[in-house]
Amino acid sequence: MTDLANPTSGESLGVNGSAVGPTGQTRSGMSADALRAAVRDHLVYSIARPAAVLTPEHYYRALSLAVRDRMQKRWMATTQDWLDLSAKVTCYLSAEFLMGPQLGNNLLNLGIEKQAREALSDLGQDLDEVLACEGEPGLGNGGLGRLAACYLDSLATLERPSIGYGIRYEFGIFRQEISDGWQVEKTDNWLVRGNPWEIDKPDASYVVNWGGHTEQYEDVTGRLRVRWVPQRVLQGVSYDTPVQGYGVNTCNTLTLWSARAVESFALEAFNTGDFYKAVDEEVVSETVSKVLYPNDEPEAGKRLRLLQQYFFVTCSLQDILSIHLKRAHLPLHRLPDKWAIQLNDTHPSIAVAELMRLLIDEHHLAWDDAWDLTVRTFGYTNHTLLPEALETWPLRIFGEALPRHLELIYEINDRFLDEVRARFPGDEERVSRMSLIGEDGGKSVRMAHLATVGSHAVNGVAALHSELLKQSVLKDFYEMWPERFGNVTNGVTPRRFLALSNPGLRALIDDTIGPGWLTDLERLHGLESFVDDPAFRLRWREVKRANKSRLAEYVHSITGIELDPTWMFDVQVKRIHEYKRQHLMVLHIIALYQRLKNNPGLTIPPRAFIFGGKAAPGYFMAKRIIKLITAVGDTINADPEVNRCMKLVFLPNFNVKNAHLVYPAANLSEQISTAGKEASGTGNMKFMINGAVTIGTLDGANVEIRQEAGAENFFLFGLTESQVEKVKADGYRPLSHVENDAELAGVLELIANGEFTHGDTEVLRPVVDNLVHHDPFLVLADYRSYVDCQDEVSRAWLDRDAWSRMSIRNTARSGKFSSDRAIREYCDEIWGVRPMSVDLE
Ligand code: 26Q
Repeated sequence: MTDLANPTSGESLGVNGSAVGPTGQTRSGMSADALRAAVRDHLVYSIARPAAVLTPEHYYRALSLAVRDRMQKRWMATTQDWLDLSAKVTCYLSAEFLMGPQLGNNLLNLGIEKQAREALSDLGQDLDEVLACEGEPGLGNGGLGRLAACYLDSLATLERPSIGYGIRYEFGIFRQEISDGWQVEKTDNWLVRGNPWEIDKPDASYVVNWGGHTEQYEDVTGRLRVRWVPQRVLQGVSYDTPVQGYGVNTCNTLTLWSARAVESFALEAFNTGDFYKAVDEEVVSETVSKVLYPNDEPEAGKRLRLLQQYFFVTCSLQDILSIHLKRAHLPLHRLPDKWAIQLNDTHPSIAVAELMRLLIDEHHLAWDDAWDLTVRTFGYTNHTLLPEALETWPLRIFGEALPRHLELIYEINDRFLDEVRARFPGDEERVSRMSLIGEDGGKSVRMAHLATVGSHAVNGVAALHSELLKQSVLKDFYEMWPERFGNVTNGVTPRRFLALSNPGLRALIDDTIGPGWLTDLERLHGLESFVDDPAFRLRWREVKRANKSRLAEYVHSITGIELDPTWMFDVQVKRIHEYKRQHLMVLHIIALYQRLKNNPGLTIPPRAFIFGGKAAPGYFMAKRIIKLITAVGDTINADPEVNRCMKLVFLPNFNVKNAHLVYPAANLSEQISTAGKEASGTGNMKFMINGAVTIGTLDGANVEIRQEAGAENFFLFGLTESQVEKVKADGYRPLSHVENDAELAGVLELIANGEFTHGDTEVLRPVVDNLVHHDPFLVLADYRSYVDCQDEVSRAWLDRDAWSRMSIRNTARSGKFSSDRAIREYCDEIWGVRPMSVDLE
């Protein structure tokens, strides 16, 4: 037993004689001894629980605080340095940051995993068990939020000064449970157990106005100005989280804003005796940062969502301006030399109008100067081409909420449309297409247009997507300002998605090509010289096998389903959406089921089909697709005629934490969206880095993944984007595919007849009807090509060595998809932000 009863009795000298006493290295020492002393210290002074009641969760909190202490001086030094040196800083404005569990990642980036393991083991604890205690802040929906988190990791690792700005939602994305095969949403109260990573800064708070009206007034110099008289006032307070770079001292900041009632406001009601009104105000104000909105909600035009966006944008911009003015008293016209502000999709695009308001109304700049600074400061990243996902706000809602911003947007629009008319005389249709105000179906503010007009750089997130952007939704803007448009293909951090989540592969790569690759992922090419080495291939397979056993254990503990780690693991994890076509994968599974049922002697290479992902709570069809998956799974898993060579799992509540188990265990990565619909995808990259082979369409970053991997290491199927457009233009008739393909007809028949729903022919009817009569995402058009391609996959799987070669080559050629490459491109092409190394002395 360890000396828990007396946690501070720990030696003040470590084995190697280093001082680890409470005033010395307890907060900064990186040795196992220092960490052990620090954990003991926190158990007493922060956790305050007697030894007898300590659980791994207490150790999780104590170790987290000890690790945060170790980041603290790097954090202060980083911020101090860029203030002193007046370096240019990137501000990444995003309504979502899907950070994932922090402890393991911070240990990795600080280089103290081994020390922490040893320290805990001395205290009778297992690091893995302690790590498993951490929940995750689910402050994002999916790809876009996780991308923001990967980019923060790379910015810190590449030593670029940066701040992430977002919202500290009290409730993150809902927790998904599966009940009777249906998705059930449970609230995610992630803060109840405390958050050891954040530091609240109640002194750093800003006022946020809302509603009301504007009025003109004459200032002391006799100049006409506008004043916004709000209907409501609230306050944003900041919570800062350190973002430690890997192997460097740089420790950047993620600032998340939380809404509070303005004290004086509430006090007024309080003083007039209306205590309950004061409390009411407080409750209303604090709802602003209460909950993250799911995407794909049909009724997304919620007033509160607009307030959320404005809330975090104004706090962030006020913070930036206040730092700017304090920093060596820089004049405002230097703003674009010192700050690059990136808009992560249109969610923060109100920033364009808000910066204009701050510069003109509060800092009294002239219009032209303010506009010049604004455009030079902002960049805009687009993440979708789907017309239904492009953000617009009904004019009435917008004007009632942000009356001053609407005036400014009208003025921006007038000046902008004058420019359009000058460039394209007589083309009034173009003028109305490009207007910031949409006229179709009631007037609205078009946020993508506002973001584009207000930014000097606009980019898509994969080569294909950036091209399509220029040809479709932003075509007119491209014709006007071709120089503004570029591409930055997404990337993912290899620290979290390889080193942290796949320690077996990390060790094998270290052993094979030596260190250095984790910050220079192109070096993975070095693995290619080992593809012909049978011993290496064997080790490669052993790592994958162990990862599959680890996932199988988890799957069993959650679902009760047993998976055989020798089978092929065929995985699709992502948000559930019709365009991502989870149902296409199900059609293939049913085709195999049908073949096995029709030919009892048939054997097929055994496969485990694994799905995971959340559906937006109000997305009817997506929820039916989950029911389809689980219903087919229940039938298959229970039928000995088929479960000898196939099983199906729906893994509930796919999130960053369990993703760590999923990507390393996959053999086959399903990236099967309708060509032209998935802007990039990033899961596709996480699979590739971990040695999965992709089956996919020419969509999003799949195109580049195939280019890098080589066509022979990628299973391609389906219509191309231009073929998709042509099929639609020619009047697509999904039924013709059913008529011409007996197997497909049989598959649909099985669903419709209630084969998977105990004879119930109603539950899944909407899915079948929609496919047969509308099929907006061409599932049936791609069916034959997909199923034939899957047969090819099955044949390839039988040749173990050939498959291993494909797997190794995928990892070896995945270097391009490191977020380090993407962030370098942003820094060089768009932000002009240079590395700044941080000295601790
Ligand atoms: C908008 C208005 C109201 C409520 C919610 C939303 C909302 C929230 C989140 C709309 C969209 C999102 C998220 C979008 C997203 O994750 N897009 C994905 O971004 C990835 C990173 O670039 C790409 O890889 C994916 O292709 C893209 O779908």
